[in-house]
Amino acid sequence: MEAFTHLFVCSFFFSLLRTSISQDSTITPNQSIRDGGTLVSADGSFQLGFFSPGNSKTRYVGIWYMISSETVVWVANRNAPLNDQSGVLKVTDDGFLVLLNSTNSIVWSSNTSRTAENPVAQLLDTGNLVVKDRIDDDPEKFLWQSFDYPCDTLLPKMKLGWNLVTGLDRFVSSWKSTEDPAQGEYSMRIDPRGLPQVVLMKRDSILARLGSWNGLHFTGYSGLRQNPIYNYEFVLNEKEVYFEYKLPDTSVFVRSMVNPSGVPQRFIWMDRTHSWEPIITAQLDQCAIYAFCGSYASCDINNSPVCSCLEGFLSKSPKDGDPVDRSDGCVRMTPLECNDRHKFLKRTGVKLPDTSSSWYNKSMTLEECEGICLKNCSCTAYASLDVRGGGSGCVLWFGRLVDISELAEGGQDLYIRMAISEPGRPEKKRHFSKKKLVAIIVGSTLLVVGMTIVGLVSYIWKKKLKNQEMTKRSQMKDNNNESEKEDMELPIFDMVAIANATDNFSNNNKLGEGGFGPVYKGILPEGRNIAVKRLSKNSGQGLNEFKNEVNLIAKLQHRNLVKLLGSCIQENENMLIYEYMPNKSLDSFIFDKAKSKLLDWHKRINIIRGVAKGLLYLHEDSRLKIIHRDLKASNILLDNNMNPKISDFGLARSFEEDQIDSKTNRIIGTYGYMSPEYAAHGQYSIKSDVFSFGVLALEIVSGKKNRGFCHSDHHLSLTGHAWKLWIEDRPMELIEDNLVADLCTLSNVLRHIHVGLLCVQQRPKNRPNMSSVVQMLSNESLLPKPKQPGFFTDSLEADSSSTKHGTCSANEITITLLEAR
Ligand code: ACK
Repeated sequence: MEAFTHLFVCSFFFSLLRTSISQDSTITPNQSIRDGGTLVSADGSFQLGFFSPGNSKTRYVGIWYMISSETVVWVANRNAPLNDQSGVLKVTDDGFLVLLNSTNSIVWSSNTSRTAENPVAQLLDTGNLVVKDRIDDDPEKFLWQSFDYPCDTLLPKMKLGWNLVTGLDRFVSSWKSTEDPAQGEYSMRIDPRGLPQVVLMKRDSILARLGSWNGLHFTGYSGLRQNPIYNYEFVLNEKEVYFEYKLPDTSVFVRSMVNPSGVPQRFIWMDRTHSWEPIITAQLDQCAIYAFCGSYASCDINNSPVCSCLEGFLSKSPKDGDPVDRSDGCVRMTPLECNDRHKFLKRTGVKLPDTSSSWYNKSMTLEECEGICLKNCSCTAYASLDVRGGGSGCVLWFGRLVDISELAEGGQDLYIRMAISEPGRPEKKRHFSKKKLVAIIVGSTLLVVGMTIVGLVSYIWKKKLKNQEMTKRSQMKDNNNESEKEDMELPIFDMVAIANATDNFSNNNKLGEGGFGPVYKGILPEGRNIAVKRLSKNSGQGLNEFKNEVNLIAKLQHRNLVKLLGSCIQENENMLIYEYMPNKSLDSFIFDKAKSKLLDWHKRINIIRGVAKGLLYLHEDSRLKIIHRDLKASNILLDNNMNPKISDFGLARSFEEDQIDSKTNRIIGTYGYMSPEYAAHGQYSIKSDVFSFGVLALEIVSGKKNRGFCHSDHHLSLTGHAWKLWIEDRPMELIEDNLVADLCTLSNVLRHIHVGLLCVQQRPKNRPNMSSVVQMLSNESLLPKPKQPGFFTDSLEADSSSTKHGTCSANEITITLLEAR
């Protein structure tokens, strides 16, 4: 889980030659800091001093966290390193901060347009190094501040953007490498043209667009949401345009950066592990690449090919079966003439196009917006500016529409101008003549008959296919590796490509250890992030699970299941390649004091419902009916927007439609999530998954682990504790302490506890199936009364050698080879 932190933190090895530590936060003109001396902010959060990154010998003046001295957040002389340790940092009498080398030459200096009577340099608690008049603390009157010249890190309260009066552009730019803080190729900045938007640039070109602020988040990136840890502000007026984030709780450390490879990331400091955990990592997939599909086209990462022309547009020059020629994009089927015979086609759920040549007005209504667009012949589209509370304001586009993509969440409505003669969804009711009506009725009847025949044929065909599939699957079990490769119908990745993508399976890229071996992060040449599960060579057991996972998941597709992109089977290597989930597993959030604050009720409910839908798909809707058998918090991965995806199908089993349960002597699964009938008698069915789901729902609501749950008043498991509170009519006490909920949310949360308790009932037949669960969670119908849960106490776990009662320790590994009692 800490692999990413290591990638960016451990790769630094700083030799901070600190001989004497001064606890001062200020220097005045008659003082100086020599190499080895430091300044410390008054609250002890930040330190300023000299350092050498990695193995480099060159010296820099920088600011780093006191808790993590290897995490440098700002460098003064990033482009002018010192060659030895004779550097001196001083404040001049007229208020310049200067860095001198061994020959007393200035290698770096701050600037100021004003002078001060008593200049002083001070390292503030925010990490901002300022030069100011000793008696004047007004930020508006600072002579100079490091926050105006960010390096690769955006700290809370730092402004990303422009002072439109002075022309100052504050932007974040990557280091050249982890050993060289000089300005690298990548920068994140605000493009002030048109409606200002945040862009990621590679040298002088836009690489990706986060988009403009729509009142809730950036139009191209819904991952930024207000939450209990930090909040955002986007200021746009005549004088300034900037983005900034703030931390109401100053005991939490959060930082954003663009790493040397150009990936924007946000980290939070974890006291428990003493490391930085990534909380947001920008997904630089094909659709994130600026204008990847060309003009008038839309990019959908879940489609293949990803590009398609907007409705009413055609590819300029289609080739190789690709519907869009990416360099040319698409053109109108019916050209627009300058008259008022136009209509607007509404496209929903999209990342709005590039706004650099747009026009905007904050106070207009959407109707006024449409009216203005209609009146101007070169206006090609309009949208609302601020989507909060129904949407107000107006953005108009003139000319080409580029860089549109489909967003799973947080997309907006875009109204695209079309010629009225362009076929598309009709806007007004049509009136038909009698003759036409008869033609329509006859036509529709023929259509219905035709469709019924097609439906019947396709039903028979599907049934046949399904039978073939079942036979194929049972044959697969006996086949050797080679023939399996052919049967999988799954893209095969080349070993060299995977080795390149993961930097030769470097430890820096290791995400963690799964049930059957290590998991690595990788980046494919086209920029797509992947997770690679590599089967340990010495794991005989894992090979079966590996094959099982390929066979089952290759055929599944659902937004709440992690997507298998392909496999790599070569010589002794067996690997599975998955879509990369930037927020990794749910357990790292719900059971962590700091990170759990990032999961508000809205997100928790979304996660519980998403898992329920994924499980419903497995049990009832997928091509194969599947029992997961190891559903738990660490097997739920979270995407950029905190949507849950069920992962790890190593233990999953498919079952026949009419099969109720099955029996095994090999108990596999995870204590705490295992149903009583499975743990005790080896009996598993879809209802064993329902049990695990119930445990998971209670864990998400309470923020406590079922296994190893500890309470001073009793020895019950979490499910037992939840039951006790339920029958004592105080279920609210189960809810995680730091989550506040309004009355409406509270009743919804209580419903989730209720459903959780129904799922963990002792007898499988009393537990609802997943389709009932999904229904119960999404409407307000009356719910049945739950009966006592299975594993009311920790009894099974007390039998297990790995758990001692009362120690409150939890061991959440998947266990195998336990003989059923
Ligand atoms: O909890 P984590 O950080 O998230 O640690 C585990 C580790 O690998 C071993 O399973 C992480 N992991 C597994 N699959 C993926 C994926 N598709 N994307 C991101 N992280 C993953 C998991």
